[in-house]
Amino acid sequence: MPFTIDTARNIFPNTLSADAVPATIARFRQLSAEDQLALIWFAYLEMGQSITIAAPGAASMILAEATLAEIKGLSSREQTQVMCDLANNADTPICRAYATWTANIKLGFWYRLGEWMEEGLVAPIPEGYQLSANAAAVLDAIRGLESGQQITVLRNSVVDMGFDVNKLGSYKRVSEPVVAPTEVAKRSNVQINGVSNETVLSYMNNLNANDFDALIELFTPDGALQPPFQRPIVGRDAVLQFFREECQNLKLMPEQGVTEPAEEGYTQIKVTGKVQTPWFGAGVGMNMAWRFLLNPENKIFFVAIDLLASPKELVNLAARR
Ligand code: ECH
Ligand code: GLY
Ligand code: GLY
Repeated sequence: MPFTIDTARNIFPNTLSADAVPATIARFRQLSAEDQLALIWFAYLEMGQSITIAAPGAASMILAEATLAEIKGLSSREQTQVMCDLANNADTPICRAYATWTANIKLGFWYRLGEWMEEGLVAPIPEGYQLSANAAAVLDAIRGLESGQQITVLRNSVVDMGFDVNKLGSYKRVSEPVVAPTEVAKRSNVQINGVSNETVLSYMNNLNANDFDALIELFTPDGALQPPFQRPIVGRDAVLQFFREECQNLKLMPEQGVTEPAEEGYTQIKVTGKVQTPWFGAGVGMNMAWRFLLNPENKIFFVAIDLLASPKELVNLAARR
């Protein structure tokens, strides 16, 4: 086999991803829990002036309901403690429950807490709270990002909270039910300038239709998918689980691409375009790239999904440095 997952990761090496996102998260993680919570609160309020967040699906709320009810019943001081525990990755029963949730359930949980903080049902960020100089600088850095990068910082900060999932031992992952795929007659078909490869087109169309069973058939058994800022997820079972847990109701709007032969009958295809998350809909178009490596049978051996550094990157389709 000419490629390994590791060598596949380097196709289209001049793709510039939004390094500002992990850099900002790293600075954020250095802050005290109080500063982290207050900073997100301020960032969330400011972003709310220009973009609208959708209410979480009912299913994710039901799954977090017991924990939310428990928090609502606590004293104001205890509520603040729970939120700081989450930011501190502490070992508490609530932080352990949180660790078993998928990203959308975690986001829905915080969405509800935010509402309750506004309504005075959960301890708010203290009035007049002064961010430390470092926290103020991180908030400023977030202000300078484009909206797709801002919501990614927010999402990743929420995903990283709670007890370390790797220390949980055996546990049952809590995820939303999988929605039915869109009826075939109601599906849309993408068109990509410069790309006619059926596997790539089917990838986009099946993901847009939530048809994860058809989607996974496009991968080789040892195929891998690398989400933005993450290690590759390897093998059909793991990739399918990821699709079911994290990829419902996304809207992929690929625009253009380039198709090139690679070693030993493989094909490499880079596509760029926009992606919308159900949380923000058309309000936030993330600038994305997909870097596909297809085997000679036209199956996906590897695909990397990158959040791009800037809209300029949408037209960067060069194969080599
Ligand atoms: C408050 C203060 C106290 C602390 C906290 C608070 C609440 C914060 C809240 C934040 C909510 C944030 C949200 C962010 C959502 C972001 C979603 C994103 C989605 C990106 C998806 C992408 C998908 C790409 C993919 C493609 C593929 O081809 C394969 C699959 C996949 C304020 C109370 C914490 C409430 C809701 C960024 C890019 C295209 C890789 C998935
Ligand atoms: N409201 C967006 C979601 O639940 O994914
Ligand atoms: N931001 C990539 C994901 O949804 O996992």
